[in-house]
Amino acid sequence: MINRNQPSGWMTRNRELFDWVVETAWLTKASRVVWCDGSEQEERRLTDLAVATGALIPLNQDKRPGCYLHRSNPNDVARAEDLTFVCTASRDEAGPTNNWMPPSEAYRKMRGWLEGSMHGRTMYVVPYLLGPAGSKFAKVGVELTDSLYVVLNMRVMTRMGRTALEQLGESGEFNRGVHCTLDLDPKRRLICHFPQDNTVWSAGSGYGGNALLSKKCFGLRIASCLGRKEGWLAEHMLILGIESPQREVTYVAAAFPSACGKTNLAMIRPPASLAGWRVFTVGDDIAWMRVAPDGSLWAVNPEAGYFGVAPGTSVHSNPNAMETIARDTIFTNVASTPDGDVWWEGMSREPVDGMLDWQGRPWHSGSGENAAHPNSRFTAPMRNNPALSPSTGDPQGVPISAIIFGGRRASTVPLVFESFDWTHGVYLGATMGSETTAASSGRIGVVRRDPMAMLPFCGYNMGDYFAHWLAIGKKLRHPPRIFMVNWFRKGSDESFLWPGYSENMRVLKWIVDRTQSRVSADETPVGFLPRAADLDLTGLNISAEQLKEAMAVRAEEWLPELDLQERFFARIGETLPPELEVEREALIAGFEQSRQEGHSSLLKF
Ligand code: OXD
Ligand code: MN
Repeated sequence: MINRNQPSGWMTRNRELFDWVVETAWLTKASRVVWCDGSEQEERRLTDLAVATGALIPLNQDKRPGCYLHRSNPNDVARAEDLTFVCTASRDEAGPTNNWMPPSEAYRKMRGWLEGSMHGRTMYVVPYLLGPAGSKFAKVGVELTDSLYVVLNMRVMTRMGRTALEQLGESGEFNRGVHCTLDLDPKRRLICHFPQDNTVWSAGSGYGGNALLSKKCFGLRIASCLGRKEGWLAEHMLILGIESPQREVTYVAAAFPSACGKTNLAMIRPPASLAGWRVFTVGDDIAWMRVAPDGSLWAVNPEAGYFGVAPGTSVHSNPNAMETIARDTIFTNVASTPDGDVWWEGMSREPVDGMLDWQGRPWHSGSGENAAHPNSRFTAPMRNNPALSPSTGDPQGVPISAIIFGGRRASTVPLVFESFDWTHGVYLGATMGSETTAASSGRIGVVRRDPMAMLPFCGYNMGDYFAHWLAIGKKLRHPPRIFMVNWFRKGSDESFLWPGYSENMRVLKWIVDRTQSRVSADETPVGFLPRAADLDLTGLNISAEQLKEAMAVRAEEWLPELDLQERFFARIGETLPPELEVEREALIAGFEQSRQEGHSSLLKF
């Protein structure tokens, strides 16, 4: 039964919200309903409760004040793409790249699971705001969840509590998220999206993007549908502010598939040799972008925290992240040290003696097993980031001068190049991909297409999504320039040609210089390439030959690539905008022409 005498009371006069909460409480037979107000007292109360119930383990509060460890069920450690569905009236609306289920079937199946599922448990009502308060970008969501871990993560990841209800007022326009942990049996695990109802139902997982419904579910899948309807873009992109020595700030947004160093780039510290350049993080994962009345593109980061991958994060790879997670952080599935601190592979060269692994078992360095789960995470508030951009909370967002697409490509794709125009840039984003590594697939060099890094996150038909990008381009009188980067090209000896990490700043600097029209570029069939003299390599130990290899554009690499793109376009089918096939054919023609002119390969730079 619902006990209405809750600590924080029923916090709303919003009829639609009230009715929906009651309806869900009746369905789930929640024994208690607790409305979250986002206050510090509430945080203390819920954290104490999470510790008492074992959902959180306090870490050493002298070393890591406000930090806790959570160990998830070992069968529940990542986003469940196979169990993630877009439930639109027709299969075509979801498109060939999404799992699809008719809404009636999804609701029926999940209603059966949810019935009585919170009996004896508390249902938390978590109102949250995506985007800065008072911003026209901002959207309200409400997540109903029986997981205290989810509530405490949502507090970090979003503007949670009263501020969201204030923004909502009496409106019925909010994302309705229902999350129920159930018994974590993968057979009763589903994450279903109902774009036509602005609704997400998630059951059977307590982990990350499956359960924090603000992130991939609302922030990307549902938001991409809203963006299509309302004329804006919801993208899987980081946002950076890059300040030159003259104190001008250029904002760029960048999309990368997973395992391409997105959080590291979002928090990059320029190398000492690039004196006077500074970089500020606006966001590390999601960008919502709108065309302003003057025809330029503006963006906000809808989130308020980072849900970052821990392994590989160190004072060398990402010092800003290490400072960010020094306090107020929830760690999930990392290893713990005997003095109550955390550890993961790549944090330091030598592991700490006497650790417990991510499942709480004694761990020995010779065991051959990872101490931290490879997808272990930190949930940290962005206010802790020493490089947080002062414009992050600006309701009008930041003006985007450049969009960067990137992937992990051992060959073919140069370190950096610029598209000819918006349509060509959309084609570059639509065809981007990342190569699988030997470790992950056993086959090296297999390209998985991940258009705009949105393959798992676009809530509607990918072909319509490309068309939406082209339509946005028509409204942009001052479109951002679009670039493609590849930090991962390898030489004949299989070693990386470009040092990466903070040295990527040199590429960002060239991109900024292009947006400010300070440098020209060489035209190739694939796009505009930097001239050697315009890449600032001060203090970098890289040979001219190595750089030339990193920049090479070769017909014999691109022509098979263009065949693979054709196969991907065929998979998208008839919703593919013809403009993109025209771009692909133009590229083939460009290579043919250079072949006829006598180049068997085209080496620019
Ligand atoms: C993420 C992801 O967690 O892209 O951000 O999987
Ligand atoms: Mn992401």
